[in-house]
Amino acid sequence: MTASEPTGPGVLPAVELLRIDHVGVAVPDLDAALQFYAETFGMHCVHQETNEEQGVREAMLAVGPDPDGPRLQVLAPASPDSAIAKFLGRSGPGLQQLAYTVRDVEATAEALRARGLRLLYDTPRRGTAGSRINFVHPKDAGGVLVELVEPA
Ligand code: V0V
Repeated sequence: MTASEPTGPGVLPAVELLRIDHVGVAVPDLDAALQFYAETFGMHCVHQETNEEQGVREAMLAVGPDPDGPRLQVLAPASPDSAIAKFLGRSGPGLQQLAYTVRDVEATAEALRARGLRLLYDTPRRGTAGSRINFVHPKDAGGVLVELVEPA
């Protein structure tokens, strides 16, 4: 905090995004998609897991040589009533979400709530590789499902 930063009642807490964490695409078949991205773009899988709570089979693909750079997250439905299954049924395969890395998911969610945005969860849930995640409703973020990711 510096002397020039505003403080006091009515001043909104800052929203601190560190970088783009990943972009998520919905696909009907994870294995077929991994083969497509490997053969077409030379992208390789650096992490894969099933998240039962979110109802997804997902894989993280590295893009370029930077091991810590933004990733492509490939999301396939693990259950017919999941968010990804619903997205595929409505829109077909394609971009489903944009995720930002944050230092503190609760503080960032609170700062966005203070700006009138709806967060999907009251408290963070478990995301990829033990991260803590929350989402901004797409209708409050210009039609984009925005994910906040606090890495483990
Ligand atoms: C729905 N809408 C979207 C959207 N999904 N717009 C942009 N991007 C999306 N992904 C629009 C939809 O077209 C409707 O617009 C409106 O929002 C409300 O639709 P709805 O029928 O209420 O939509 P639902 O029931 O499909 O729910 C949408 C939400 C749901 C976003 C609430 O998908 C959700 O809970 N998502 C968060 C969880 C998630 O996505 N998990 C999978 C990834 P109109 O027709 O009214 O104009 S898991 C993950 O990312 C992990 C594990 C990780 O990264 O670590």
